[in-house]
Amino acid sequence: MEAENQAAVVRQNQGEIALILMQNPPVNALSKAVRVGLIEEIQASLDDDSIKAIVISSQQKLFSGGADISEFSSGNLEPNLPAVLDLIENAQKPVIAVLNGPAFGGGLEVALSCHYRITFSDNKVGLPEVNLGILPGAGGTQRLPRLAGVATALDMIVSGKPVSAKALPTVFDLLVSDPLDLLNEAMGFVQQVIADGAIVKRVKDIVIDPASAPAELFAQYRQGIAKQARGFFSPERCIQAVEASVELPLAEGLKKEGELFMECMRSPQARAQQHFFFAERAASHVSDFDKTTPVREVKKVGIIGAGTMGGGIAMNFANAGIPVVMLELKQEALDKGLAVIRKNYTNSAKKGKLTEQDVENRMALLNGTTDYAGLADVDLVIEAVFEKMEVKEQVFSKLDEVCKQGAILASNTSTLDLNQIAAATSRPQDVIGLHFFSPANVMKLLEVVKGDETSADVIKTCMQLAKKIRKVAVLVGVCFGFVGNRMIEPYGRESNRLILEGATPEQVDKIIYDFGMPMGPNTMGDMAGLDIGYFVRQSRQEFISHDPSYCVVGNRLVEDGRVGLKVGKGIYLYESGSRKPIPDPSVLEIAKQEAEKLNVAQRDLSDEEILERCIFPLINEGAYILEEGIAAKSSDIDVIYVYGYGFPVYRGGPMQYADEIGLDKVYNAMCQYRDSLGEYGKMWFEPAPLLKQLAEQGKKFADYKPA
Ligand code: T1G
Repeated sequence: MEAENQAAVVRQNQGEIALILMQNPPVNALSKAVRVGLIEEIQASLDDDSIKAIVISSQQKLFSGGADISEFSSGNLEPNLPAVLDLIENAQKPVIAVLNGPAFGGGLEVALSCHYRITFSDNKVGLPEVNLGILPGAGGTQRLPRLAGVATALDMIVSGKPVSAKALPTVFDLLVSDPLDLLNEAMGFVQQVIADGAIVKRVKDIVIDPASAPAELFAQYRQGIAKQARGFFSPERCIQAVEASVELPLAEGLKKEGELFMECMRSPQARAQQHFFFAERAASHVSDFDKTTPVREVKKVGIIGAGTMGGGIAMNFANAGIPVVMLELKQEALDKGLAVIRKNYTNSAKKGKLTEQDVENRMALLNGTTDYAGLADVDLVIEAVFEKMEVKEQVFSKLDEVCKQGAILASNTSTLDLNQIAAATSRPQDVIGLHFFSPANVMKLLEVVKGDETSADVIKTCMQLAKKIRKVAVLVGVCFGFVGNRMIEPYGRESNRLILEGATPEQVDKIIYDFGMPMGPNTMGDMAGLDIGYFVRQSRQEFISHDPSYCVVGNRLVEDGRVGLKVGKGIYLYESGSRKPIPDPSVLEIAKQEAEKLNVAQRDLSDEEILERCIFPLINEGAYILEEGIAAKSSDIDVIYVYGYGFPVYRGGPMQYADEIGLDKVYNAMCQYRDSLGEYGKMWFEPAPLLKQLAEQGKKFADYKPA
């Protein structure tokens, strides 16, 4: 039967047991059809005198992935999930949840409202609503503490992390070791329940002993999550909901949960995080290939360069069990690179993230060579050599000679023209960009850069390979800096210019940090090294020569040897061994001198102007990128900025943020700075045509579909 025609819920009576099965692919989301179906089938089972017990389970690999997130914006939530769970909890016949697969969010809440719960030990359950900017809104914050204990429930709800069923022995009445035995053992359990008198055990009758959840438990928890919950709205409300489970009877606790749920659901953060949930998945939906496009097999990977980037990239493949051969022309460089990788793995083992055996297994997958011939049999080669076009062209010309036909030739370039690199080979259709972000074995983002001639099967192979190495891949086109680094340019330019105009580095950094970025642009510059930006600027004179003030303070610092944290001074000063930025008045003096030379009047700048001048040009660049087709959709840009640059996920990414505050606000501010900052404003604050067009139409970036 076609999925779209099949009922979302079916019932099969087995003697005195009604077996109710959800079947709403792909994840058994608790859409309206499922909620209606559950009510109908449960009520029918309650009305059927031949039925003594009711089992709820699933025909899918998951028990349920929770409420249907795509329904939230429709507001069409009746009958709502709590109504379904009330019916279950107050049923006069025992209702047993048999979790045949993972249960998340509302899916777990269905199980918590049942009278008994059965699953297999290694199954995963969780309440990840906090990742959507909300909280479990169907009793999870009230029932889970009653079953699992307050501390365990608090952590599951606020972290949103999945937990193995075996870690929740008080939540489940039967834990089966082998999933294949689940249904049989469950049915035996149900028959025993019937034989024992079909007793109904309601979670709501469990009263939590307040002594098990003293006030300091919550205070300590709040303190413990303060850093990672910074700026988020829903974690605090999750905690308040769990506090209510201790203080109130279930009915009142559910009411409190509902109020807190709606407070979260109405927040811009919930819109942002739900946008991002779909954005992250939509990034893999690209029009450059389809189901019929073949995929090339990648059984062995070559990496050129065993330095920081090459080593990090190699680790991703070893972690996924894919053999790697690393090329360095000098043996000592190769040995050093492999030693660094071993040290990284050993450090992970010390933290318990890997076993010693894992370390050896992964190191066994990493081999080295000092001869290009060592790459003759690889299916994919990724170069991570010095960011200079001449060097890249030489490498690709050599790869063209030695690599087998059909091998994919990838560059890890972060800014250079992939088409020019491809032109150094006789097989531009096999050339692609795989831009990893540093540290490559940690950062989730991978920009997959398609050249003008990159073939569809190469693109599809790389997009699928990204999932295997646990990266979030976003397909982008060729331009300087692709998407991420192209957009970071105006952000860096403005943060530098603001210091020239009289702002202090710490003022700029605080405003941007409070906005939600992991650190301010000046702290970030010092950490990465001011010389990196300096060298990039040297190769972009044609782009910036018309602005004599372009990053002039940053240039002065680099020319004075102040390249950042690594030398103990950059925009800030650093005590040895410390990463704490210390403001340095001499930097303000340099800014003052340069401002005088350039006839730039220094002044006090408002927090609002500082924030807008750092963030809006970044958004404006995103608009140019969209209209040039470098990114296929605005949500791809959001994924790049959240995963690659730490843009706060509770703002959804730069383009979602613009959509939330209104494109007219961004457009009008750009026009205002263009017109009020003299020659400088005219140079850099011209609104992108697409921003103007969408703002005038009252539309969002999310509405934009390329012609
Ligand atoms: N609603 C709608 N669509 C969903 C969905 C959901 N809950 N979960 C997944 N999808 C879509 C997803 O967009 C993708 O679509 C496809 O299904 C496969 O997803 C009252 C209010 C369950 C672990 O937060 O974590 O319950 O891209 O690629 O890797 O308290 O999906 O193919 O078009 O991720 O196998 C709480 C969210 C909801 C869980 C499966 N639940 N989902 O991972 O597949 S709020 C969640 C996941 C709630 C109640 C509250 C994962 C998964 P497309 P996928 P996967």
